[in-house]
Amino acid sequence: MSTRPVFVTKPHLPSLEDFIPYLRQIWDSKNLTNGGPFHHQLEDALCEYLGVKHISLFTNGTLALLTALQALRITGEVITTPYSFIATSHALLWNGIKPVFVDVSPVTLNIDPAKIEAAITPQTTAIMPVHCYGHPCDIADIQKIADNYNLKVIYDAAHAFGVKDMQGSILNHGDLSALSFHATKVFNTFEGGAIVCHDEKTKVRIDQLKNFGHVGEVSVVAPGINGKMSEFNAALGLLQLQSIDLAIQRRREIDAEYRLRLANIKGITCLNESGETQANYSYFPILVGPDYPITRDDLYQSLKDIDIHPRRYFFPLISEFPMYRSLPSAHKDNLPVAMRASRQILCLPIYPDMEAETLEEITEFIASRKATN
Ligand code: T4K
Repeated sequence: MSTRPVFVTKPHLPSLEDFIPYLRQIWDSKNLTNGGPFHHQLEDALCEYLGVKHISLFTNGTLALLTALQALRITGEVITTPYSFIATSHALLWNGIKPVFVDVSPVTLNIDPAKIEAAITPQTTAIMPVHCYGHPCDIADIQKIADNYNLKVIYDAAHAFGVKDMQGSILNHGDLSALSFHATKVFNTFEGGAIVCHDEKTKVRIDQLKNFGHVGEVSVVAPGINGKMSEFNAALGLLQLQSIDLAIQRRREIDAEYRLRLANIKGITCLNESGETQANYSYFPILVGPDYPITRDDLYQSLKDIDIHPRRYFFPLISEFPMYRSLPSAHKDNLPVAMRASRQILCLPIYPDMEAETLEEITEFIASRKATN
């Protein structure tokens, strides 16, 4: 039996010994935060690694999203997906913006561009799609709609670290992209996040907004927030970056092995990649359909009973939570695909040092379930 408990993910950590010199440098310099040397080094290193022009580091992905909306002065209504982590829509509410939910595509579980136009009103100012599980949205179609209606596009790219399509990093699409470097993500700085933007002027504005709106000592130009990443987190990021390719390679192998072993189980569908030329294998989502002998929730519970902890990302839908469910767009009849997916989804454990034995055990367990009556 493999090591217990088995969680949906286990953070990828560099060795503690390798981190000591970074800590020593922080202790010696007493430079702890507010744009210190590691902060600058990590921004440069990430621009190069990700293939983007500008990046601004944040305390976490949620503050990056909140600030991205501020940076573009988004107001009114924003079209978004209900099939995401709650932070996506909370970032809108915290900015006094009304989320308008649009259903997702049954293939990618990302926002369905064919349904966006019908949701546009005179109050719509932007679209905020999510590259769910790191699978790219239908970028070309979304941009076409945004251009036609003069809307901004802010991608919630919390899951999309390192993902590329034919044109390079998917973070280069839209007006801004917000990343998360939370402990559970492919690339982590314990807590952390970032905004990717395409021009110097926007980068300057974002940097001001994450530092209270300060410009110099005595001038404040905007009602900013404290979203700065500390030197500790930035140093961790620099060290993580050294082994990120290996970590993603290991995830790729686990993903391939899962697909092979789950391929012929009736009622189980593995979500396919959707147009990326370089994926990050951040999650391993399966759909537990009506042909499977037991329900998704029974499978979820029976795995938990043997101390294996998959997650139902994303159940319930954002639109089902109390602060959203009275919105007209939150009605279940408006979101049939997302509703069905949220009742069938199960994200299986995936992390770089997952034992082969664990994967075997999970897939054999799934293959061996029988109907209970
Ligand atoms: N947009 C999207 C689309 C997102 O998915 C997220 C975050 C955001 C925006 C916001 O970004 P951040 O502000 O978080 O940077 C987790 C994460 O807290 C959250 O970052 C993530 N999405 C979301 C999908 O998942 P929980 O409540 O499911 O995590 P938790 O604590 O239950 O962790 C899952 C498993 O991971 C645990 O069972 C064990 C393992 N784990 C977790 C942590 C935190 C560890 O082994 N070590 C750890 O330190 O929300």
